[in-house]
Formats: sequence, C-alpha cells, structure tokens
Amino acid sequence: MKIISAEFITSAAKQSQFPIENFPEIAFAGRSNAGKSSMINVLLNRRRLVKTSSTPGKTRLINFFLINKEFIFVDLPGYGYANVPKAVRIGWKETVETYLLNRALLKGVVLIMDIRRVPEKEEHDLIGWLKHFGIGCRLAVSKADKVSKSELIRQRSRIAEALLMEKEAVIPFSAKTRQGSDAVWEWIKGRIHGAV
Ligand SMILES: Nc1nc2c(ncn2[C@@H]2O[C@H](COP(=O)(O)OP(=O)(O)O)[C@@H](O)[C@H]2O)c(=O)[nH]1
Ligand SMILES: [Mg+2]
Repeated sequence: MKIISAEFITSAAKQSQFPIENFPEIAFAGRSNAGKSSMINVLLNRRRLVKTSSTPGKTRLINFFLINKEFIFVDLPGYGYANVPKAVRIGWKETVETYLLNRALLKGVVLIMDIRRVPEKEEHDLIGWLKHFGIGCRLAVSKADKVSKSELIRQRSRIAEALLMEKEAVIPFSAKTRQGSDAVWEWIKGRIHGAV
C-alpha cells in the first residue's frame, strides 16, 4: 500500500467526540503494551505518527488517523492494564465498547497480542464479542523478533488452538523486522474494499 498521507484527526473519550469524517475504519485492539501503536507506525512507514510507550496503559483515548484521505486507522486504548484503578479500567472498557458497537464505519479489527503470551479472558471475550456483532477480526501476534523460529511456530499453533482458529489465520508480526506487514495489509485492503 502506498502511503501518500497519514494525519492525526482527533482523540476521543466518548461517542460525541468521534470524528465526523465519513471513511471506512480499521481499528487496532489489544492489551496495553501489545504493540498496537508500533504496528500502525510500521504499516504506515511513519516512525512516530503514533506515540509508543514503555509505560503500559498510557493511552486512554481512541486516536483516529486519516490515511490517503481514503480510510481511517483507529488506535484503541489497551485493555488488561496493571496498576490502574478499577473505575478507570471500566471507563476505558466502556469507551472501547461504545466505539465497537456503534461505529457503522468500522470495517474490521486487527487484534494484537504478544506472541510470547497465551490468550486470556480479554482476548477470548473480545473475539467472541466481535463475532457476535459480525465485525471482521484478524489476529496478529506481535514481537515475533523476540522468539526463535521454532518458538514462533510453537506459539502460533498454541495461540490458534486456544482461540479455535486455523493457525494460518494468525499472522506473526514484528515492528522491528516488519515481518507480517504485507499479510496485515492484505487483510486490511480486503476489509476496506468490502470483501469478507
Ligand atoms: N522487539 C519488539 N518490540 C516491540 C514490537 N512492537 C512493540 N514493541 C515495543 O513494545 C512496547 C509497547 O509498544 P506499543 O506499540 O506502545 O504498544 P501499545 O500499548 O499496544 O500501543 C514499546 O516499547 C515498543 O517499542 C516488536 O514487534 N518487536
Ligand atoms: Mg499505544
């Protein structure tokens, strides 16, 4: 995908703050620190369009970016944050669910999780929930550069199995080596152009 322009539109904490722009949207979801912002930067060939953080749980807002004046990337706040008061956690969950549930422009969700982890309640819940509402979802397992080739194969199968998915549907990804970025783009392009 040739990126001609990528610009920050707005941050939103609630529905009334969602942008009025009318373009298909692709959202990036996952635990805080999973590598969502890093993936968006890699996909867009921008080093720092989206701030990445070594402090988990910093992003509390939904950030919208207009790409090629054609479609929108949505950086969702991460779930599964440690050291955050319960009330704040519930607020974030509400923000994300409001977005996922009400945004007719949403064409698909890239779910990102660290390849070294195993799916937990949050991933199971989100996948079940997206399925229930008929929102297309693709799983990318991030930080693939952090594991050996054999560990990558093992973890990919393990994660796919836990989520009752074909392992081919799980995309190994690395923001460091750009592994998987073509595969993620292929899926995104299909969603934007209306394929199922
Ligand atoms: N080695 C490696 N580190 C990564 C990768 N993706 C993200 N990181 C690091 O993981 C941390 C969290 O990344 P970030 O994109 O901010 O995660 P987010 O909270 O999901 O948006 C940062 O320190 C990143 O540099 C990756 O593919 N490989
Ligand atoms: Mg982030």
